[in-house]
Amino acid sequence: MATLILGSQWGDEGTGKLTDILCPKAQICARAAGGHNAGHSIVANGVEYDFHLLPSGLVNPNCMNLIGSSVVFHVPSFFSELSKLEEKGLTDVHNRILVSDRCHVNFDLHAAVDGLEEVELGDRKIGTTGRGIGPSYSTKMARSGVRIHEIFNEEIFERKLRQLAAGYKKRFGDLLKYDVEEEIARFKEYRVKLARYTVDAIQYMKEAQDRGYKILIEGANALMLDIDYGTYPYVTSSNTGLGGIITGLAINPTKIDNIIGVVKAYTTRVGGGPFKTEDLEEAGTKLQEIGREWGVSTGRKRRCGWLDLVVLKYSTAINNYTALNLTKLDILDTFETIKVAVAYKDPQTGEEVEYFPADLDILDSLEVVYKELPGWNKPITDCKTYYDLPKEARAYIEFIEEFVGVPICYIGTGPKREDMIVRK
Ligand code: 2SA
Ligand code: GDP
Ligand code: MG
Repeated sequence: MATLILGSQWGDEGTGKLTDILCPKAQICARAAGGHNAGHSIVANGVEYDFHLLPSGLVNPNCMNLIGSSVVFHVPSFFSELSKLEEKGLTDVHNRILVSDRCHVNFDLHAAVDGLEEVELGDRKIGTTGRGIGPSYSTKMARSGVRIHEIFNEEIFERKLRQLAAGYKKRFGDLLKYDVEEEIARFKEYRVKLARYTVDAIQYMKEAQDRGYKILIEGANALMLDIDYGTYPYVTSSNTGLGGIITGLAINPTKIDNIIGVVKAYTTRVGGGPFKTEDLEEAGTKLQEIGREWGVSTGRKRRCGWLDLVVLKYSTAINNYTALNLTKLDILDTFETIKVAVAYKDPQTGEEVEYFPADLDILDSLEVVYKELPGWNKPITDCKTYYDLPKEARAYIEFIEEFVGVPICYIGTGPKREDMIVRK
């Protein structure tokens, strides 16, 4: 059976922490899509681990980890991330990670192109992580990408990468600072080192499911960054929602028993694009400071604002959450009142809109309708059961639950593993 953990907003909700908590019950922890743009921080046994391309299940010594076929795979990041985890004391990591041979390779070429495309966009730039994610998926969809299994056929590999580089050279000319022969030379070493990690992931998953293994799937990025359902074009280039998990891991959908949506108690977003509840005043700054809201991969400051239940309902309609994990509730400990968006409103007609529109101009024209709830004004990190929480915090939780129609089964009260209330 499989449990899915999916970010429900614009990322950084704390999916990594929940993955780490649920991992002891699983034999396999898998990533399906995205790349080393993801950033998950886990605080376990007093150590803070950062994950980008690798699944967070590596913290658990008994868990096998799989990088699924829709991931765009940056080889140098794979090796450097494994080394960093080893330096932090994780053992046997090389024997606990496998990569689908169908993954597309994310080259340094793609990162160079990512930067140039952002410059081309000027003030409409996406605000990408600069990790070459968009260009990697572009070459994949254009059918000119290189897959991992092709790394092992030197002739094909070199021909295809030279062709790819020549295409981009035509487009960008001297603006493209990239030497294809240097990257080809680096792959001579990677080719040898990578072989032991690659696997036919279809076969691997099939056998795991036949054996009845418990599989934990860690989403990367989040629903509002999904290429089809997010705030396009201000999105990442993969399917970050439920559909991407099924494609990326070829998992039997009838064997998925839990889809846990991870919801930050407020909202953050990194990069450009719409964010209706963004607060550019005191509240936003306070959320950013107390919540330590800056990127795990790039260190960029995250934009902050109130929880948007229109977004959460939309996200639920697509991902079909069976349970929610409300995270970082402790960050609201010192707020006198807490605002939450319950609808949008057309200022011309006064009509309320309860759905999330596809058209960003329409979205822009709408006002936000907030409900204000009382804060609890006391620290909650030491609360270990639901009824230890102040009644105002419970009222906030129950309001969200009722609005969205999905039970909140996990409540994050601090960054550490043990700071999580599990509610049956
Ligand atoms: P990209 O690089 O092409 O995927 O960027 C496209 C958009 O997707 C956003 N994006 C993210 N948003 C939040 N967190 C992400 N991961 C890191 C983290 C980010 C970091 O966990 O902190 O370190 O800055 C992530 N990855 C992609 C991105 O901001 C663009 O809006
Ligand atoms: P992810 O991308 O969804 O895995 O989230 P990130 O790791 O990028 O960002 C979440 C940050 O919040 C990390 O630094 C976590 O350690 C931290 N965090 C997660 N849950 C909680 C919580 O309930 N309370 C607090 N204070 N921090 C949390
Ligand atoms: Mg993150």
